Amino acid sequence: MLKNNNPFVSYKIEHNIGLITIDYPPVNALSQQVRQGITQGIECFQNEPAVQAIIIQCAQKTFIAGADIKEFGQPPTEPFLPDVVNQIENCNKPVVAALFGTSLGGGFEVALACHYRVALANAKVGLPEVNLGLIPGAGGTQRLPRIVGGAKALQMITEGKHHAVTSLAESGLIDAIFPLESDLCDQTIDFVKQKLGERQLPVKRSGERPIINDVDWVDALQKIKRKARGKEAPVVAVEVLQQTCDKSLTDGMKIERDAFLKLRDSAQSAALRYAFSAEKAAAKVNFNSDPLPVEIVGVIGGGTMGAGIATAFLLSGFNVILIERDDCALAAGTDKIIKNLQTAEQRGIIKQHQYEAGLKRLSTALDYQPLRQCDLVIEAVFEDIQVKKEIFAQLGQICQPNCVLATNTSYLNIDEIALATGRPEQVIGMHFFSPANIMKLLEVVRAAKSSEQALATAMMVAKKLGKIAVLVGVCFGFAGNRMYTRYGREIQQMLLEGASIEQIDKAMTNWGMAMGPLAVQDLSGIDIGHNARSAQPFPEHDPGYFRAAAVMVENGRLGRKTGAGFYHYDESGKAVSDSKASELIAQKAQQLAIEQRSFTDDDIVERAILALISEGLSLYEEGIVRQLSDIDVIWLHGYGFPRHKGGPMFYARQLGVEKVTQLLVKQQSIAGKQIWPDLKMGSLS
Ligand code: 3H9
Repeated sequence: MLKNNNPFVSYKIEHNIGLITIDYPPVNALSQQVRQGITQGIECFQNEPAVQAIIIQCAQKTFIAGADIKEFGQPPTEPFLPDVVNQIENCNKPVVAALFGTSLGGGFEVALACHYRVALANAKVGLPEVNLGLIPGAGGTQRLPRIVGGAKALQMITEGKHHAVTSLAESGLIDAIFPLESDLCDQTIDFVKQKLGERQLPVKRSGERPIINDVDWVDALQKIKRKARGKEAPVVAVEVLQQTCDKSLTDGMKIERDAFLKLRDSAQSAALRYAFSAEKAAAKVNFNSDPLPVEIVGVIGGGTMGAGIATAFLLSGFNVILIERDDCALAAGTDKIIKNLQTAEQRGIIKQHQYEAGLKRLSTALDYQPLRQCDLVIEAVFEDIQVKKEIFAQLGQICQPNCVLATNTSYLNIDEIALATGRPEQVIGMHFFSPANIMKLLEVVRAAKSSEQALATAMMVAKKLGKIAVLVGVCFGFAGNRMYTRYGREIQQMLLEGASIEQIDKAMTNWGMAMGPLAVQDLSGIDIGHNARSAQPFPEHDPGYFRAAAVMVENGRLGRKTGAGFYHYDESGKAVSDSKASELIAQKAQQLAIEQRSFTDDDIVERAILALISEGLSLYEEGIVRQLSDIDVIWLHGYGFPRHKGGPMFYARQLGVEKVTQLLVKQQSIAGKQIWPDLKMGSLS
């Protein structure tokens, strides 16, 4: 080991090869000290006559996963990453990157600047900067298209996905792929020794080649603009690549750096970086008890939700027992699960042997006795509190003492359900979002008596399922659906006050929501919310506001499933405007003597988003969520809130207390009535 006081980067020489080893937990991010360590390592080995080649490798579970996101909000410190990567490329001895885990962003840019890249077979690489509102800022936009071609580079940079090195083997990006079970360090040293012995390891600088320009830039820009839906970074990526495709590496990197710095200081990047850290914060809950191991999971109910939940568990390696009340329902539930697994296989999410293994882990039953074996049981039957209480009473008698009992209810009072078991400490909510095998969000609901162990178990299970879990408390609709109800309530009011269905949906999607709120209602079924509201478990949250939805349901217009709701659906399933729906709403407004007026798109957006903000503040005040950022995670993953706006609470914080107050007052004065309760805004500052 060579003398060096860098805590995260060490150097040693083996077989005339200089090894630079980065060991900066958890993901070897390129902090100032790591950058410094690489620079000094290159300098040291470049001047060491005994060293013939250099390897950059990492400890921990991955090669470098990118620039250190924590440093982004601070003034940049030397050495800057572009200088570090240029120093690597300009080194007069061959430099080899040894890749494993996920080499991302700046980490992949370090690898691209190396003269050779070798990797373990399951390694992945990628330039995910667009997901943080950025473009690669250390030569990624310049070196990648020189190696894999402009079209492939453009795709990798604008999509920001991770790519298996095996899928890039043909592109010339990876010089050797080693079997999974082999020792990467030994293999890399052998690779270098052999190549040196054969005199086959010349310094091969990608930056000296021209960019392979195989892109129709006008077409590419048009496509990305359409796809980006307001996101700046993917568009900037195309512009930078287009501008630099005939430039030298030095000139190209200057253009790239300027664009990177501009994006780094943008509101969108701040929001996207916030979203990344909000997700990490949601997962960090300190329970005073360890989770219980979970292997066998019971799912009661084989409807769309139950089958989706069962599929999610099967895809993640759990054994599942599906319970239904009769043969017909059981067969239908099993069919849905099989179809879900087949789709996952067709989409390449699982291989055929995983599909077969998944099916083998599924068993079914018509009575609850097999649930004795389960570590976790999730009830996913229809929303009827009486039925749920009966189920939980049986579970209390049948399940083993440690079994965690979860309900997937979206609105009902879990405290009441828990009491039916005789062991309420075991009962929690696990509110999946449909389709449960695809949607990442999971609300883990802490009921009044839920034990820390049951909650810790649910959070651990969520991680194994690959879900983003947020811990919330009991109230009508928990955090997500309660806010969604408040949002929907304002949308319904605006419909009755004269805003059109089309204008509302367009205003909201133009602002960035994934779907218009009325198109969403049609998709999920207008009757679902209507029935839940009619049951009125928490009437204070719906004092009769949903008259437009009610009139649709009364007229058999339940949404897509009946061919009409707020829209009409043609034979191809396309939504078209329907004057009948508008007439029904206008009649209702007339009956209720609601004065009609015109709305601007801004009015619609302000009122809808303020509804979210005001309900979010109330949820936080009441302690239903642990932190405001949890609300944002829920809205980003469950309700199509635009990620580049960070979530409703981040958005509110960006506006600031004064502006939010001003908008609340403005919308209230336009509506001519009190819309919001008196809000405590302190948590926004
Ligand atoms: C960039 O590189 C810009 C350059 O082009 C130009 C610069 C000039 N920095 O997700 P996990 C932490 S932009 C700091 O739970 P996993 C994370 O916060 C960057 N910390 O693990 C968490 O900490 P904690 C481009 C980071 O195994 C811990 O690591 N790179 C960073 O499920 C574990 O994270 C990216 O966008 C980071 N870059 O997934 C990569 N990354 O335990 C973003 C992670 O305290 N990262 N941490 O909460 C990821 O995609 C995933 O974290 C990764 C691991 C796949 C690496």
